[in-house]
Amino acid sequence: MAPVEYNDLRGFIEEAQKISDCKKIEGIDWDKEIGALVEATAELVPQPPMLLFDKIKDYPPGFRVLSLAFASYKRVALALGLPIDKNKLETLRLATAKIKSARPMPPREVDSSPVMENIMTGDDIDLFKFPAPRFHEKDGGRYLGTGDNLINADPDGGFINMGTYRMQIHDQKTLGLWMSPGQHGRLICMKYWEQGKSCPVVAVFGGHPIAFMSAHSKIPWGQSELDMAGGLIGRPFEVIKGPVTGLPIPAGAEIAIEGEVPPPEIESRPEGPFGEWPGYYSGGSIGTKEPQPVIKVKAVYHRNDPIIHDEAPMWPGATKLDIHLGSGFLWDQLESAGISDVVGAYCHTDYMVVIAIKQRYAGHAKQAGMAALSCSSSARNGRYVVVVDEDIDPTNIKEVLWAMMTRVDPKTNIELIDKCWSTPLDPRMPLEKRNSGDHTNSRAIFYAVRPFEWKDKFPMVSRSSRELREQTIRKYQGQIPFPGL
Ligand SMILES: Cc1cc2nc3c(=O)[nH]c(=O)nc-3n(C[C@H](O)[C@H](O)[C@H](O)COP(=O)(O)O)c2cc1C
Ligand SMILES: [Mn+2]
Repeated sequence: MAPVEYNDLRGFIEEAQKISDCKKIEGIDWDKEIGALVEATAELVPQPPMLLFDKIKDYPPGFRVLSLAFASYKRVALALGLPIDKNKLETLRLATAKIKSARPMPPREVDSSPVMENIMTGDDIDLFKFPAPRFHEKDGGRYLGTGDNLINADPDGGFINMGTYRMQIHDQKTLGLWMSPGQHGRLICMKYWEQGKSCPVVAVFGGHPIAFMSAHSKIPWGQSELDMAGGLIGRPFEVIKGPVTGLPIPAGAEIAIEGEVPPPEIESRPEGPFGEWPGYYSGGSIGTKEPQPVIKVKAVYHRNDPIIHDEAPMWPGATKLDIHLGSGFLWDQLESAGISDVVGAYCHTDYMVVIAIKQRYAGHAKQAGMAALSCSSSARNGRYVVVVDEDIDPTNIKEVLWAMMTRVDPKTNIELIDKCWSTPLDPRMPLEKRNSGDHTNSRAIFYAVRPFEWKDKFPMVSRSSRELREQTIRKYQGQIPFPGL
């Protein structure tokens, strides 16, 4: 099937409806009910449908929330302009090839955008106009920003960063901002704060899928995710010039704001608590014991019938991003670092990164494992790096666990490394360590590969071969409800 083209989040939703389920759900409550339904769907339904909520309690029709947009890898393929009839690992390989060949290109400024259909400034600004969910039961507030993009410009180098950082609605005109230490958006803010200045920002809620994917991938400091988005789309990303900040506002945005982040000593507020991606309340002001930065909103823009893109994190058993673009960046970075014969790289959340290699020489697995610890895509937050042989599909958790159970000698094949880049939201970080500012953790590398010296004498695998399995599934899929190959 030929890849499709689309211009913005709405265009993507239309195309996605043609290839996979999109359930429209009316009458739901923004308070905890959206969160519980999204979590249960992502947890219990394989390759779950996308959910588009309308007529949300207390809100006029048309003010919508989109959830689980990328919880099925077929929709990730669609979003990236890839064929949608491949299996998950092949889709990831094609995504990696796309990242490798993408040539970053600066955005193109256009004169007008539908995001300017509705404008709120001054006393008219009311962030509660949007049906932002309170997602998890014990969340301390409502989050407008989860599947968002925050844009700010480095005052020294002029490069424009775009990152996904969550935003809580504190009041009509103020958003809370949680940026973990070391995040580029935070480093840029700090440069302004050091001069006693507020940092101008633009934030988008409901943007182009590829812009969202670029924004939450850790590409190196100094490289603009806006340029990366253009490179991946294959044409410059269209923006309009923000009337208040002069920063670029993505033209296809559903909702955008302009504002500024004052130095924390001038204004900061307790943030959260908010259920985090490890599945606990551990970040924000709970994690750091400190109030967090805020955005003073100066202008709000939105399309008619705007769509909030929800990507609130959930415990790792409920998958929201079936293929995270970070896995593709990692695969590319490993190859660029000179690791040969990488046949797959997949992040099962940030905590477990799996690298599949075709072992060519003694030490190859160690070289791959050590590299995965340091590549920008996987250096932060991690817990386990697992190196597997080429017969293991790194996207398939059952196969990965099988390799860990049968090819690892715990005494000799698990390596521990200390003092790595982590984050205060790590639930296992002892409180004293967290409060001392030492936000590092230890990692384990599992060499779940056949020992190189005797790999050819390793017992033969008894599971049926992929070819035989696929052939048999094809033959009997009318009689047995196989979910697909
Ligand atoms: C759905 C989602 C939500 C995220 N929320 C946050 C967040 O609240 N704070 C944070 O520091 N990083 C968050 N991240 C991770 C960052 O987006 C990611 O590290 C990204 O690389 C940051 O951009 P930067 O590299 O330009 O700093 C989130 C990622 C995703 C996928
Ligand atoms: Mn960045």
